[in-house]
Amino acid sequence: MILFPIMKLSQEQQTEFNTNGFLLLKGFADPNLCDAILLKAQEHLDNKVEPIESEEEYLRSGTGSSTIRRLRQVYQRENIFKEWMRNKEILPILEQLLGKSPKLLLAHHNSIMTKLPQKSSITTWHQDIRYWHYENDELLSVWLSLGDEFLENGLLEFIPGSHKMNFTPEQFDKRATFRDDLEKNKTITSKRVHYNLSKGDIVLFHSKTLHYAHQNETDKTKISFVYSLRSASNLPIINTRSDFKEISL
Ligand SMILES: O=C(O)CCC(=O)C(=O)O
Repeated sequence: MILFPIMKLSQEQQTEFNTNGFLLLKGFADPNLCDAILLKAQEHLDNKVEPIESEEEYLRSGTGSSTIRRLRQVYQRENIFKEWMRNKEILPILEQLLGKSPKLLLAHHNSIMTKLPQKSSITTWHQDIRYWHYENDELLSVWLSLGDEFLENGLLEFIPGSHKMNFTPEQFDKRATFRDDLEKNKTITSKRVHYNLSKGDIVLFHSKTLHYAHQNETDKTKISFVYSLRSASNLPIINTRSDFKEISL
């Protein structure tokens, strides 16, 4: 079912990932696979299949309404989701970036992200590692675009090199969001970059890369798939949220 070329990163691409903390691979996944994933994702959305993270939960707004922001724990939900997360074609690339035998995390991301028209929120600048608990930061995520993604429908934006920057605790708020009221943070976020995405494109990004996403201002739902991995030697800290089921690839 999954048809796309087995490939490795060039030296330039590896350097780009290491320097910027993210890397775009255009047309990595077969569009038919993306459509099949999208069909199943839409079914789960229509039926509000739990576990779900809602916009209200994310914003801590407590309005009582519920707008789906993320289908969580998707690995177990459908074979097609599992197949994508276990695909062997990406393994040589992951091994170039994380070393031999990376582990697929079921604790973090493992999600289908949705941005519903008019109802979605901004995802403020953050590093994914903020709520993760591992011995070090050898962790990355794979973002699969299932359709067109651009600024107006909530495309991700990144700060190049932020995975290697040293920040002080004051640069983050209580929710570990990168504060946007500090001049020195504004200087950093002014370096934001983005790439418009099309169906089948993937973006690999480091767990410390600062990223952000705008709300969806179009009238069409945006749906994307994201999962995360760690290097084999980077163990989760026992008795934390990260100490959860993992898959050997
Ligand atoms: O799509 C979004 O709003 C942001 C998603 C994100 O930042 C994440 O999954 O880490």
